[in-house]
Amino acid sequence: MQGETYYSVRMRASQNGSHEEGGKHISGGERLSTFGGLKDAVNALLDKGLSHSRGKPDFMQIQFEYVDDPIRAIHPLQIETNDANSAEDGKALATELLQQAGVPGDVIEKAFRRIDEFSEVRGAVLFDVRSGKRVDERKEKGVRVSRLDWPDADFREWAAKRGVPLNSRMKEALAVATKVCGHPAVIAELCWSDDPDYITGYVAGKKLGYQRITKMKEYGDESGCRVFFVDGSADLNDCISYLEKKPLFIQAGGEPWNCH
Ligand code: PML
Ligand code: MG
Repeated sequence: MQGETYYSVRMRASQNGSHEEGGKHISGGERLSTFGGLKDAVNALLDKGLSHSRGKPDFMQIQFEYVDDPIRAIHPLQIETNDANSAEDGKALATELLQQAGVPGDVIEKAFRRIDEFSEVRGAVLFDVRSGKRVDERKEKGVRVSRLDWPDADFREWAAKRGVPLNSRMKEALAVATKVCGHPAVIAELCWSDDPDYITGYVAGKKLGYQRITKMKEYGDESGCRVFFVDGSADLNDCISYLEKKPLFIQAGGEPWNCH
């Protein structure tokens, strides 16, 4: 990877107009590609956006741009799967795991109380573990974790070694969580999908790893969320700029995750 020139490729798709016009979010995706791989990366993102359980898009934007920054490769977080019998159990388990990661109980409660509001946000919400308040000031846009990729061959090898299924959603979510937890201001992440046919979610933290929870909502429910619990006394502009701009590969043979 070293010495190569890379491009960040991004896709977003919506229905009933663009996101800015109030359209419904359908799908988004991220790749880091060499120049020679751009056609495949664009096609893969096009396919992703066109065949989505949230519906048929009538707006899609795919763009690529040169990445003028060296790209590090970091090791994915440790992964574990926790079974939940109901969405209620799943949320209780998520609360326990967030506490284990260092988020105070009252702050978790405050975040869960606003979860319907947060599910309307397109990107992630930054939630301060000190004040129990949302601190990203990005309104309905939120923060989009960008410029990351996990090369498929490496993911397949990693998954085969662990007997983990080749699940592209898990791959993408684990890549996001690994990048997110790599910033020192981030204490933990809570996420579940906005796709009606996908009910598994997760809590992730630096020491906790990537803890999948098999049921966070009911099938058919189109509300998801992505909340980053952060230390509000840290430099949050640095954190947001890292999440959006710092290019990163996930790689089984990469550096440990805490290398920001
Ligand atoms: C998403 O689809 O946007 C998030 C999926 C989160 C869970 C992925 C998994 O580990 O199965
Ligand atoms: Mg989705």
